[in-house]
Amino acid sequence: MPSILVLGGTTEASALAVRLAARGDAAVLSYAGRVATPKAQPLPVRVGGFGGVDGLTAYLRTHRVSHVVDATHPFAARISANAVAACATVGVPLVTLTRPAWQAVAGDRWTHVADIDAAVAALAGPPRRVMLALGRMHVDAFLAQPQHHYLLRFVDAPDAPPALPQHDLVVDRGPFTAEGDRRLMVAHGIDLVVCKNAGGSGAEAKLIAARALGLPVLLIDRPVLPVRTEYSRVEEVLDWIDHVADRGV
Ligand code: 3Y8
Ligand code: NAP
Repeated sequence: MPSILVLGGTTEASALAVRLAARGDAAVLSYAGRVATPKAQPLPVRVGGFGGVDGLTAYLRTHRVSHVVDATHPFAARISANAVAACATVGVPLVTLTRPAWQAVAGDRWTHVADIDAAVAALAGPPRRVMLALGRMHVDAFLAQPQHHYLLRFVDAPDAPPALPQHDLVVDRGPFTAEGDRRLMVAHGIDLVVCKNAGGSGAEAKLIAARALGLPVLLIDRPVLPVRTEYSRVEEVLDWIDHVADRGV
């Protein structure tokens, strides 16, 4: 009986989990444990790190995992690199389920920056009202540009208030709506949006809202990840699961 490990935390992972549960596949969805209450899933869930590459390698062996689907967020670079290494060591087939990067369309005023540090550097200059739609983990990097008023959005209420001297904090989890994000930007007088090129639909609302309002966006490029077999549709992953053994890969 194949035992499928889905590395989750994204809209795509949840969509795959629904299909695997409906088919009765033996699968587990894994969360890092980054938020207090991860979304309920129709599959058994494990929460927490594996303990680096060695921990993940041991997990694959102990749980006799037959397939790994890396459906983590494009910016979750470490777990993705660990999955490539652990699957190669144990000889477990691995594919990713991820979404294409967003592409600018008419009306978009995007400036691409390579990473978080480049986004911080790009904010040098006179005070602005910035929607920092990056979540919680990278907020302190923007202390280097304290002159702006920041609108922050976290999944969970923080234990301590963010250190940014001028900020408003919204506690909310996506998927978000374009109308909701447009209202939020107008209410806070936002004149610049900073976000990751996450792709997908769950985080796209702010780009649609910024386009509608004619606001500039500082878009952070994805980290470079190891070469893997990449799928963007759940159907492709299900077909791979059903046939990968035949291909002996
Ligand atoms: C713990 C598990 C699903 C998955 C839903 C997607 C969409 C909504 C939009 C904004 C951007 C941001 C953030 C975001 C979105 C989806 C998806 C996505 C962005 C949950 C979840 C976990 C996390 C972790 C969390 C990070 C944070 C990033 C907030 C669940 C809700 C900003 C990414 O407090 C923290 O430590 C939060 C950390 C990693 C990035 C950061 O630096 O703060 N996601 N988000 C996962 C785990 O433990 O393994 O669903 O409860 C999942 C989702 N968040 O099934 O419907 O598919 O991307 N998540 C970004 O894109 O920039 C919000 O505010 O506009
Ligand atoms: P990361 O930086 O790539 O990983 C850091 C460590 O967290 C990993 O080494 C691993 O710990 C643990 N980890 C990460 N994802 C895991 C998973 N799905 N299951 C078990 N352990 C996991 O990851 P991240 O960027 O912090 O993302 C964490 C989670 O949030 C992922 O599920 C990701 O899909 C989700 N997410 C992230 C973002 C984002 O912007 N980064 C956005 C939306 C959702 P060990 O080394 O101990 O195994």
